[in-house]
Amino acid sequence: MAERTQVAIIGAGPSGLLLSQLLDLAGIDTVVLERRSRDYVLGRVRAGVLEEGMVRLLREAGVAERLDREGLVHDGIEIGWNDRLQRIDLKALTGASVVVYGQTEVTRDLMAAREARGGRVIHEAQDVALRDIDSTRPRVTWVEDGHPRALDCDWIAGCDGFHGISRASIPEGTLREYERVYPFGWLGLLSDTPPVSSELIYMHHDRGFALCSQRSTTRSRYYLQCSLAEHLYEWPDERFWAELARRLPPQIAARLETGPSIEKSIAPLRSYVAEPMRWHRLLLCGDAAHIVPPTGAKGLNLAASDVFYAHRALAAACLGGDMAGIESYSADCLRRVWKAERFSWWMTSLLHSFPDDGPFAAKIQAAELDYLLGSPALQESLAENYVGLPY
Ligand code: RFL
Ligand code: PHB
Repeated sequence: MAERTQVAIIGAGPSGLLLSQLLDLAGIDTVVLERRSRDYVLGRVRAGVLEEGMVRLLREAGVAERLDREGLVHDGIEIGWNDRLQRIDLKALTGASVVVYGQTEVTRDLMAAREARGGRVIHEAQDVALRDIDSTRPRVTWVEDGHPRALDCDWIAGCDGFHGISRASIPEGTLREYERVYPFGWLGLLSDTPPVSSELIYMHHDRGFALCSQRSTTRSRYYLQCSLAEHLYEWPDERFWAELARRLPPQIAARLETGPSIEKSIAPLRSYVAEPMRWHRLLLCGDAAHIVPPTGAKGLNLAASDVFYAHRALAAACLGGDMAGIESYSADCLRRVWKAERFSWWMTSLLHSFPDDGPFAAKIQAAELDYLLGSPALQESLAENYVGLPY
């Protein structure tokens, strides 16, 4: 006999957990199915910057107590170009700030909240498959501890990331896909050393992009643009620190504190959107529907705005049979998604080295950097997008 729930949620990353928490608070039953173990999910080091809109949603979900205590409010960021450094005063330009609080911690808080409310989150669910999505009675099947299981539901939320099965369950030819793959990756390093600067520094250097980020006042997160042909074993910590120092203005490099890495990884950079974000009873949320390169710090925040539209739409459909939010779900999300795609693509294009693009493109990029560093108008546009467009 199959179990029953109102909304089956595939994936227990931030989108899946936040959606299940918000639906639960609205009185709607959910079951979350996650392929990986809890420890595996918590071991992934990813985003670090939350928009005010996401912080508001986490508060609404009742999971912001630690975030409000430990999150670091940042009123500005620095943009660097070789030896030049320009502060972008987010607060003065937009009235808003961002909060530095790791995705891992958001996920940990969400897991604790789901547990405290007795939410069903099934980890290590193998071979998850979506069936009859185009009927009014979809079904999800999976294998748990070697036993086949089934779940009947009214709706399915595909929150299973870029490589998940939700998007892949939509018949071929239904989705329109848009993609750009960048010719480099980000090599990330996490260390228990104090951040080199109190605010994030995005650096365009002739040797390649570098980002100085952080998780707390004692934990730093740094990234270097690297070639996709490179391997982690080619980047011992000493080489990473030396290369980072070379890409920073000398006065910043002089105060860089180095130490052993506690995590190191290489991530490819990609822009991707699949349209529409709903097919019959399946709603795609977050990375399952779109990917942005991390240069604008938008991926996790877009997942949150999708969840905002999804929870409202699903609550209205489940509680009162009102389908308006379901009907407009894809268009509502995509309007914001494409603006974040544009911003992330622009930040990536502006701040990385594109050696194959030739001298004309390099001159245009230099002109745009010079323009940005001297133009309050362009700085305001950057700030408005960085703190997050409204939803
Ligand atoms: P996730 O986090 O990938 O979670 C999807 C979950 O689904 C599970 N899953 C399955 N479960 C069941 N069955 C299957 N067949 C399944 N297949 C997959 C997975 O195990 C996983 O647990 O997607 P979600 O929830 O949509 O969240 C999206 C964010 O994780 C992502 O957009 C951000 O991390 C992107 N990102 C950043 N976003 C920001 O907003 N600000 C940042 O500063 C930022 N920095 C980053 C980033 C991503 C990075 N990487 C590694 C790509 C920095 C980096 C380096
Ligand atoms: C991070 O801290 O991991 C981070 C911060 C800002 C970005 C991307 C990643 O744009």
